[in-house]
Amino acid sequence: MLNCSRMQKKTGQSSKQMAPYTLTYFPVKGRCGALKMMLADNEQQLKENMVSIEEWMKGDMKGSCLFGQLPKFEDGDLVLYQSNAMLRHLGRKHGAYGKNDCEASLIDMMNDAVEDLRLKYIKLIYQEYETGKEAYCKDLPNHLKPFESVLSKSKSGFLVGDQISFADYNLFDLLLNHKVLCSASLDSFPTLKSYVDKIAARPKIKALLECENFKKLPINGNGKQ
Ligand code: 6SG
Repeated sequence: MLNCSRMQKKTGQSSKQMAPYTLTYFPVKGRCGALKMMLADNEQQLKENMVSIEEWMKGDMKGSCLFGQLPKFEDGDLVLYQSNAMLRHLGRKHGAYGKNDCEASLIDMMNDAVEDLRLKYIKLIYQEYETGKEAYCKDLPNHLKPFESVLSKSKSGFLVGDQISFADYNLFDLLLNHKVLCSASLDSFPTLKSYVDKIAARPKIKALLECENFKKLPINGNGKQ
């Protein structure tokens, strides 16, 4: 069976300097799936500190976090909270933030749209799963349409410009969650469907998705998906 931590170590040692990245988070995919995909795709190592709910409930760690929440990300002496700031930081460092200011602004716009949908998803999962799931799935096409429209005009197959950006990893991660939530969600969106298939087939993304340590993490913290 593929051991992805060994695999990451090997690729990290052979080709690139090992980056001192550390992620502190709950044992869920949650808000960190996209970040892990971007790092894996760039052959970057990640040290993970998993915080159990029991540990978190003690309160000390919450008190030490700038906004009282996780994830926390460390790049050497730099400490970041806020998952989208982490994506931007890594996008900047690893060439996944466009090739000029205009592309960067378009990537920001698309990532903000992904965040809007993620917030709706999180609200459903944590607050109204039993009562709201059917209506959510019915309304979902209205939220996916803009992404389908942008991608159907893209020559590269990515949201902006000719290479993958942090917004693509973020959208891909959220689309995977939606495939689990509403199995037919991509049926009427052929471009989004092939976009998901294409990103899932990138060798290092594929390896991460097949890695036991990643696969075993639940999507969300309350057992709903
Ligand atoms: C929740 O919302 O997993 N952080 C969450 N919750 C704990 O005390 N804007 C920022 C960002 O983008 C949002 C951060 C995010 O980075 S992540 C957090 O820190 C708190 O507020 C989603 C997630 N939730 C599961 C979880 C395990 C322990 C605490 C949260 C389940 C819910 C509450 C107890 C068990 Fe739970």
